Amino acid sequence: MSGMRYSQPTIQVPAGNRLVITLRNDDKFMVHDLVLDSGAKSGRLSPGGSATVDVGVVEHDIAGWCSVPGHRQMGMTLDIVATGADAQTGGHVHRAAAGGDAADDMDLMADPGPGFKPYDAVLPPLRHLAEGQAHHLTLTIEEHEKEVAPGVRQKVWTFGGTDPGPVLHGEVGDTFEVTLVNHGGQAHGIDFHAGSIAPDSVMRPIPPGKSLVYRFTANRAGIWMYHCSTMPMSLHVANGMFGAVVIEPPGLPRVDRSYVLVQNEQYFGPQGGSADPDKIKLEQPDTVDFNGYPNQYDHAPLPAKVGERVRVWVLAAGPSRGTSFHVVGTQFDRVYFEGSYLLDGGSGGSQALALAPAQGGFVEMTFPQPGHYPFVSHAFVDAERGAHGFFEVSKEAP
Ligand SMILES: [Cu+2]
Repeated sequence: MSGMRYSQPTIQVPAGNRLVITLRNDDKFMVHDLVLDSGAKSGRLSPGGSATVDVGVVEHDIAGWCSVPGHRQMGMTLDIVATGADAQTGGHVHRAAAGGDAADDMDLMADPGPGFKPYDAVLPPLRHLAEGQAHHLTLTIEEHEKEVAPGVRQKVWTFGGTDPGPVLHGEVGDTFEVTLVNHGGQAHGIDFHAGSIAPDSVMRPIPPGKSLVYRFTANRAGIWMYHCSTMPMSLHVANGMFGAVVIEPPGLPRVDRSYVLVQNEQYFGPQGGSADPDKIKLEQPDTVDFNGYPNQYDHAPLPAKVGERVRVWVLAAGPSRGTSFHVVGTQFDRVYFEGSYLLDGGSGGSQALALAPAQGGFVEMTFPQPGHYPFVSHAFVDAERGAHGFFEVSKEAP
């Protein structure tokens, strides 16, 4: 096994013969296995590991695949074909049923369950570094089940226990030293767009139980994505492995409030399962979220006061969709997009910040009156899928 393939993807066996498969994982970093629809399985094999699978007497065709999430969808399948007079004819290789679709249980109009805790959208405070210092951080990769939409529980894969992972905040020139510890059941990795570095070593897949130190210096300002770097990345990001690094441009004006909204999509598998790679491939998300849960700031609105200057950093994490970020009832008078100001003073205004996947920026606004101002992706089908929240604006402080 290597490169998401079995070296012998089709095995012909005369019907009635017993088959024993010897497996060896020749990949350098990835974990693999073999599962057959007859029920036989190898168990997970670390790089370099080997095992034998006793298939038993083969009477008909048997389908096999790697059960590490996403590998089967990337083509890591194996077919055992029974040949000869006794073999079934005309049948096709049976694929295991998907096990249901948790989206059938979702009600976007319902309240979140009792365990709901909104992701804190407030930009964490900036810590100024002294000469020679770095931001030190341990990011633990965890896989755990949680409610990801009203009525839906999924096993998410997270950096630091939340999806998105924690927001990192620094200034141009800051160095970050991140220790990544993989407590998951499969290989994961990380890619920080905020730094420039040869991907070969630091972005390699980290096997379960292993760790990695990733050091980068943020030489340019912006809101930068980080995400899992292990294939298939669409699945790892859809399962929660994404986050933002905010690097302030020099001379960034002070504002009254700063929020961070990361837009992402979810593609549900069965209840308690992980994202469905087939939906990801078809680009058919069940929800589009700000900060990992559909409509979460409808249930926990973001506060502001009349006259306050509010800055919202926005990142489109995808995996595959961008955003058109708009706030109903107000206009943006300062817009920063991918490292430069699109709008900064003057009589012009802006109504939406357009971001392709992995792009980011910020918008600034004030609110003219008390009220509830929705923020949305103005790609309305996505707003209706959950890319929607509220600013709850109260009277200015006396
Ligand atoms: Cu991953």
